[in-house]
Amino acid sequence: EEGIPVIGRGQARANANIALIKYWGKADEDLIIPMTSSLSLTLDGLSTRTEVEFLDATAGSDLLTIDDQPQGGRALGRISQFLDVIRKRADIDAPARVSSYNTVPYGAGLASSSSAFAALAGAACAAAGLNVSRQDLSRLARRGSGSACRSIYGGLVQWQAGHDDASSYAEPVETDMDLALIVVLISGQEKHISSRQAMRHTMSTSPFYRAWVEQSKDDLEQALVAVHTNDINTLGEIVEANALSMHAAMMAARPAVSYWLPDTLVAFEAVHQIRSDGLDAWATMDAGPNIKVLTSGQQAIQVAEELRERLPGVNIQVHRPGPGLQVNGA
Ligand code: 2P0
Repeated sequence: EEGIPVIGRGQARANANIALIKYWGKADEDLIIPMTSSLSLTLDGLSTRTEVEFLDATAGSDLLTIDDQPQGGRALGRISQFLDVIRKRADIDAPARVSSYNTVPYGAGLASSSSAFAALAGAACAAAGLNVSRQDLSRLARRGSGSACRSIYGGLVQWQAGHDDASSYAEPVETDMDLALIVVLISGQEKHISSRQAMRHTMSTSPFYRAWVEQSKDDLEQALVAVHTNDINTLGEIVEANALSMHAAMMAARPAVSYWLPDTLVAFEAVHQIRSDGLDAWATMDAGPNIKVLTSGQQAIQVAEELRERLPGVNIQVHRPGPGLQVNGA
């Protein structure tokens, strides 16, 4: 395939986002329409950079490398399926060569799929010569991975659940709030159950799922009020409660879905102690054992130091809000 001419090339970079109010469960599995709207922070320094080249051929399979490692199987299948959406829209059937580089550990609940599919959407549209709006890009990224629709934008972002392909996309939330997230890396191991499977299983077997969906609507409303009134205490309380409610719904699934490790609980306890000492620190957790600590930009360094003191040997990094998708076409 080295010798096949390239008919279009595009590059893009996107940052991962971490949900403050979570997305957990789909109303439409094919189109990835979520059951609930969600709110997230796009972070600096957790990024994916992707190049897509469409090749001058009418047959042949897509090729994928992640951090220079050739990929097949499910990873490639998922990318090819996503590229089919782009090919259909651009009315081409060229196979693609995709190469992707991450600064995010893969599949460890650090939102690698959010940056990956946002960058892929941007690079693939540029390579296919598609003229798309930011809203189109958000809707397209959503088709690859739900949370990716939020990584099109920087900073604080809301994903409007909507009810169909046209109405489900993310939008930036204007704010003067000075926020930071501290990633507490308890384990970089790949998760034992994908979030896609886990959310499906929670929806279909957890007696608490409905309650979580209802609560999550209130949580989002109150979180947005807290954002608009610049009230980090209220925001933090809601953010931590929302994550724990999502995990409670998972634990009530039959059998339970649990991403917790003993050290996850130790880290939660450390966050609570730091908060009792009067600092801004609230924990959130996704589909993996790591926790992320919401704090103010002003206190971030101090909170990170306090965490390092209480959690020796754990990798702890401060992340500031980062920019949205950046695309280079050719
Ligand atoms: C979120 N997570 O809002 C939630 C919280 C994990 C826990 O979005 O099936 O990789 O590709 O749409 O986006 C992780 O799920 O799932 C996720 P798919 P995705 O960030």
